[in-house]
Amino acid sequence: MTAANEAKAILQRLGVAEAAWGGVMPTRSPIDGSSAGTLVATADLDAVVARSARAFHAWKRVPAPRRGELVRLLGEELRASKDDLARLVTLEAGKIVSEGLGEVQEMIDVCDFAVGLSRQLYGLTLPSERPGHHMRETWQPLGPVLVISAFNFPVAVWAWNASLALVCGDPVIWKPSEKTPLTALATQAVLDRALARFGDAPEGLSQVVIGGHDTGQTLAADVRIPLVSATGSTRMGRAVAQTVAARLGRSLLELGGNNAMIVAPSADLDMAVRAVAFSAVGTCGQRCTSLRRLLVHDSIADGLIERLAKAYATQPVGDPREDGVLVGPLIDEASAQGFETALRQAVEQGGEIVVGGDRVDRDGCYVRPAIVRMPAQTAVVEHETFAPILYVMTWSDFDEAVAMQNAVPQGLSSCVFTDSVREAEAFLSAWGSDCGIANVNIGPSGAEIGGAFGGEKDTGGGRESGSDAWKAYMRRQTQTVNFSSDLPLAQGVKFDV
Ligand code: UN1
Repeated sequence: MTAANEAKAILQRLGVAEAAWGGVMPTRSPIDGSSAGTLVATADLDAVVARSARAFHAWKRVPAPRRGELVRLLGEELRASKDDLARLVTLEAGKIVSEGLGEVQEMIDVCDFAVGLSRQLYGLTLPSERPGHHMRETWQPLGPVLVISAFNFPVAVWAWNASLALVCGDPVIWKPSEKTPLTALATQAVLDRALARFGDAPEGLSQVVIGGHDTGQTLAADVRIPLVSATGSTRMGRAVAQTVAARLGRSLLELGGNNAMIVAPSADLDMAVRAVAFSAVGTCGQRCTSLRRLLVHDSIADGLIERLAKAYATQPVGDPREDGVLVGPLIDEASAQGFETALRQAVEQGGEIVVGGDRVDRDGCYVRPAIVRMPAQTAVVEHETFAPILYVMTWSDFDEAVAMQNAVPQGLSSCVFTDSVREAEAFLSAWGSDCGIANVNIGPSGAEIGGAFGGEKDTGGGRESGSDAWKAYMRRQTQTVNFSSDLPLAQGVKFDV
């Protein structure tokens, strides 16, 4: 069956109205290029934002644990639709089956996290310097949140944002990537079931907006949306951030990564080889956290590269629906061209292709993941190419390796493979990795939802998902209450009238 026909059957089963995908924007499966339908770009953005603002008026009055109940129901509905939604992720984004399932599992996990959080939106009490006064810090709902998501995690990233936003009292407007709108419509249908069971949620609490760059920019410019959470390329994030900053709004950015693994001489190489394979080749190199740079001690480089080349040569590339396939397609032709261009530039800049780098001859955009040995971190290495290219560089001194890890514009994820406590702790120290995520003896991708997810520099600085990322979705208020019958001023100021 074509990927498109399978997708249509799932959309029908999940209750997505056919009218929603009967318009003008074609959607194509990267698996075989078949088209599952055409979408209509949302025309009346003003009405969408107005609906969201009205929903906020009601939703902020609902007690947080009750808001958590909606997210609990969403988690239940996601469990019930897990297989269908995961399959749709496979069909639309080209992920292998276990990664599609893993993505929906991330949604379920973050719902569980958010439900607990709905009873733990803790503030502070502070000692006042004035007698008979109380000071508190309280977290209040913020307002409509715009979520701009990328094709590579078409549904999980929405869930990281939406589950927190909803318990924090904020309605959500979702502009999915124009490459993966069907999974968004399907997720909205799943949420609609949770909303129906919940009963009295305001209309417009969660809306999906279909459109491209202009749609994102129009919404980002809207003062009624206090927070814009955007995931995607650094170029897109810079444009969105400037629009949001111009109206002094808040943005939460999760942008490009250029993630490295340092391999020290004491490393367990069996583990390192498996970690490289999953993080560099998994999702066809299309995770923000994909491994892109391998920094190996020069004494072990030749042996490690040989083992990796062997492992790469046996990785089955093909239809991600088939058993045993570990590498599916790139998302589209532009992406395949980006892969080829980067490899050409790498060779021009002194690189040597060790394995892979060619197209696979079949419908869809299939390539063989590449390993390229580079003389140094040249311009192409500093750039994030969203495709399975692993650049290998060598070092002789650990401090030099850390400096290389940090010497790129992006700062998302990083890791070291070592059995030395000194090296591991130095990597995690103030003068170690400069990334938002730093791991020891684990690859850079596949983070759990419980931690704060995001990174520094060109990655944008935002944190999503676990830990205290929820605070970005709320308004901090410092409150002072005078329960005395005096009016003392702070700082000892006298002002008697
Ligand atoms: C992304 O690539 O945008 O850590 C998100 C990971 C996943 C999320 C990645 N949990 O690879």
